[in-house]
Order: sequence, then structure tokens, then C-alpha cells
Amino acid sequence: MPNTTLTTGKQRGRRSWAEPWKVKVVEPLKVTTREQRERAIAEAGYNTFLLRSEDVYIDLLTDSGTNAMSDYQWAGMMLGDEAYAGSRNFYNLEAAVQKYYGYKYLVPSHQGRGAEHIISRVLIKPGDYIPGNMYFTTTRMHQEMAGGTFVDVIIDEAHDSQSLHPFKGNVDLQKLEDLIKRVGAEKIPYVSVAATVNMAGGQPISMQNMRDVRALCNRHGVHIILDATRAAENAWFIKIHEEGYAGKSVANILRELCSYTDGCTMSGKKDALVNIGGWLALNDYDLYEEARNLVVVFEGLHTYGGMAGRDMEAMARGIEESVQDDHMRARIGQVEYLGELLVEWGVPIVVPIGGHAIFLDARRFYPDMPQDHFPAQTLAAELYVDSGIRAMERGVVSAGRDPKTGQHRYPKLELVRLTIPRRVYTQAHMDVTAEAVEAVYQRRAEARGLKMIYEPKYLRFFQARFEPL
Ligand code: PLI
Repeated sequence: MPNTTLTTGKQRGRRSWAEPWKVKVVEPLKVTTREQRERAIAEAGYNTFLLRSEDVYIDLLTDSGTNAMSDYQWAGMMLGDEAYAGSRNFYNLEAAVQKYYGYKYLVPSHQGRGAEHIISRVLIKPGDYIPGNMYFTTTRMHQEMAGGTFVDVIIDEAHDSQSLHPFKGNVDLQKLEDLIKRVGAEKIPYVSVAATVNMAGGQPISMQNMRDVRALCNRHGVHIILDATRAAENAWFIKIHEEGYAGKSVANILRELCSYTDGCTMSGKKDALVNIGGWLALNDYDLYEEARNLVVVFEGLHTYGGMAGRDMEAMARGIEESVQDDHMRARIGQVEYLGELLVEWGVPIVVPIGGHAIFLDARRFYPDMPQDHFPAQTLAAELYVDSGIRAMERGVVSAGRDPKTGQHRYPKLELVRLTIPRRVYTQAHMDVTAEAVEAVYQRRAEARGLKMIYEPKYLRFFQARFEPL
């Protein structure tokens, strides 16, 4: 049995945190039996993306679009100006992005990948290289579809689930410089910098590293495009771990971080506390003009980009709430709470604990299972059957195939992500989750692995189907 004595902050030698909000509306959850769950996961082809949400008890598939909005945001929804052009909510959103992220020009998009599509088309030519601090699935897909090749230039520690480096999201400057020397700066339209780095375990980049990347890029005339999806969360880690930032607010740190970049893509569905929405922001007028022109082809007019007026208002207000220190302390504190329980109980997870999720190390759950038997996919299915908790594979299935060789890409990290939606679940849900994970860990010797029986061409992890071996 797990040792459940160490749950309060006081017992851990510090004061407890609590959420800076109280609950106003609740959504009932369905509790299912093990037999029902066995049937549901088989019908879903052992892919948690294909489960019906009503068959899920605690949904930790993603923190994307799963946020609970505040009464202030819901009140803003009623102020939606649904004009086709020039909605007042667009101008409110533009003002919020300018104020908190500091970029000059805003191009709204329906979500993050809409913005990634536009920037990839604007900046990438066939044959180009796009270095980045680890890939993200949709980001790399758009870079490749525009004819580019993604090159991983993150520090080696990021690929090691046990390295305790506090900024595992850092760019390896030597790797970046080597690439520039090898292919030439003219073949590198921009460096794609994510803050935090999702696939590395929600790991942050330091301000110093961002400054260094800026200096290197200035020397070679290369742009930097930030993936700002969880940059406010990154700002919190800088505040906690980087010298000189303890006394600064998340809002100030976020603005400084963005100031070293030329623009950003954003999935508002994460940091910005909404259920849908995103944007591309830029400082260069000519690039902005081209992006604004393209957005009308793919997303919608440049003053809504695929969002309703009410969505833009909710996001403008969500941005303001997302940079409050109290909010961030509770948000990351909850992730840390779950992670600390698992560490205490000896369950292998990625450390340090990241911003938006706990990542289970499936290689260490199943050390004898070959990666071709999809250990992380297996673990996510086992966890669902045990408890009704839905997690997500972040291993060989997510990595996909190399477009040149057609072979599986075998990432070093074979992970299952327990992603915590913002302001949705309580500490009791975290306790239930930790106990379920621990139970699956105890039964790890029984797991058999899976065989892929259907594989879609693009972003296969969303729709692939499997069978037990
Ligand atoms: O899901 P979108 O299209 O709004 O955003 C794409 C996207 C871009 N960058 C990063 C770092 C992401 O995490 C991201 C989406 N992430 C999802 C859906 C997730 O479950 O993590």
C-alpha cells in the first residue's frame, strides 16, 4: 500500500497552497465498472483519444481547451460582438496580447495549429531547416508540410527523464551554431523556441538561455518564433528557479521572455484559460501583412480568425487572469502535488516535475517491453481500465514516421502524460489519480504490449488503432 501520510504541505515542511477561487458550478462525472471500461477501451482500439468522454472518470488526456472559465470570462461571453468585421472583442484581445506578451501585431486563429500553419507558409521555403527545442507534433507537421526539416537543438538533458537540470527546455547553443555553420543561415528562416517544452515533460527554458539564443540569432540574422502556448507557466519557473527573478511578477517575466523573440504562435486553449482560440503575433509589419492576408484564406477574416466574438472576449480576459501569480502558484502547485505523491511512492516519472502535467516513464514501468510494442500506449490503456482515468501516449506513436525513410521515429522518451486541466479538478482527484497509477505500477509485470492495426498518415496518435498482443 502507498504511504499516504505525507499529503499536507506542513508535513512536507512548508505551508500548503490552496486555489485562489471557489466552485460555482459543478459537472457530474460518471463512474463505470471495470467490465464497462474493458469494453470501452477495446472499442476505442486501445487509443484513449478514441474513447467517449462520458466513459471517462478523471480526464487527464490534455490541458488543451479543458480549462474551467471564471465568472469574469463567462460574463465576457455575453458581451460577444458577433459582427463579421471589426468586432470590439478583437480589439480587446489585441490590447491584451500587446499588454501582456508585448508584440505589435495580432493575427487571430481558431487555435494554435492555425497560427503554426500561417507562420510556416509565410517563412519556410522548401529545403529550409527549422531548429527547435524539441519537436511538438502539430508544429513540426506544419514545418514539414511547408517543405522544411525540423532539427532538434535542445540540450541533451531534456532527453533524459532523470536529469534534474532545472531548465531542461534550454536550447543547446553549440548544436544551434553547428547547424547554422553546416547549412547556412539563409536556410534557417527561424528558430522555433517553445516555452515550456511539452514533449520534454513541460520543462522550462531559462531567461538567460533565451537571451543567449537571441544574441546568436542576431549574429546570423535569424528570426526567433516563440511557441507561447505555455509561456506564462514558463515564467513561473523562471521566477522560482532563476537568479534575480524571485521578486518579479509572472506578468513582467512573461513580457521580458517574449521581448527576445520576433513573434509567437499561441494555443489559447492552454495558458489563456479558454476552450478554443489562438493567435499569431508579430513585430515585423511586412511579415504581419502577409500573415494577415493568408489568414483570410485559411481561418477567417483578420479580425476573428475562426473565433466567435465571445471566444475572443473570453480569451482576452483569460490572458489577464493567466498571468496572476496566485493563479500560477495554485496551477503549478497542483501538478507538483500529484508528482510528489508519485515520487514518494516510487513510481517512475519525469523529473523535475513540469508545468502542465506529470509524465510517467513507460520505459521504466515496462523495461523489457520493446518500443515496437508501444509501452506508453499500453500503459495509458492499462490506467484507463484500472480507474477510468484518461491519459495520453507521448512516445513512439506520437513521434510518427520519418517522412524521408518512412521508418518509425524512436524517441528516447517513451512517456504517458497525465495532463492537469486548469481550475477543473480538486486535490482529492489528484489523490485518486496517484493511487490508480500506483496500482498499475504494482501490476506492471502483467502488461503484454500492443500491435498497431490501423495507422493514419498524419498525426497518427490521434486516430491509430491497436490490438493486445
Ligand atoms: O491544439 P492547438 O492547435 O490549439 O495547439 C497546438 C499546440 C502547439 N504547441 C504546443 C506546445 C502544444 O502543446 C499544442 C497543442 N497541444 C495539445 C493539443 C496537447 O494536448 O498538448
